[in-house]
Amino acid sequence: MGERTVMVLNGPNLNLLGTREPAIYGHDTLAQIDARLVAYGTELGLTVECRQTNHEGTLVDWLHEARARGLHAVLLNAGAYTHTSIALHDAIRAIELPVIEVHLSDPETREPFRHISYVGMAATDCVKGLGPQSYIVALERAAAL
Ligand code: CA2
Repeated sequence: MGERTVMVLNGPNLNLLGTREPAIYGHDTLAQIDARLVAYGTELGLTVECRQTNHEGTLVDWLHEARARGLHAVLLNAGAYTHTSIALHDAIRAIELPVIEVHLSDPETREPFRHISYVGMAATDCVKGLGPQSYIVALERAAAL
């Protein structure tokens, strides 16, 4: 079987994980979450590439790159851009790759401004509210695609 690569994209402020608001986002750093995903990917027969940016357009560029490289799937935690970004919504629709929306918390149980997800309206699937385990479950779903 050929190599199957999954891109894991994290958006704004997720580089701060493990330093603030542990009650909402847990104690793990993003580097720890990424390392676990890479290791679990190996078990699942997936190559996992993890990236983080605070910039909306960079997330759009990386989604285009995933398509151009013919990757297997994308896991996307777009952070607050989830609730604002029609550009990300359009990019997800445009690339015609499976994109699994991921959240540490469950935005629908939080402030009303987090209840709309432009990412979710275009994504294939969503895993949320499980803390760092959300990424693990999302990776399992990507492996099953
Ligand atoms: O629950 C999630 O994964 C979110 O995507 C996290 C975003 C939030 O805007 C979404 O509504 C839900 C925020 C990430 C902020 O990360 C921080 C990490 C440490 C300290 C403060 C913020």
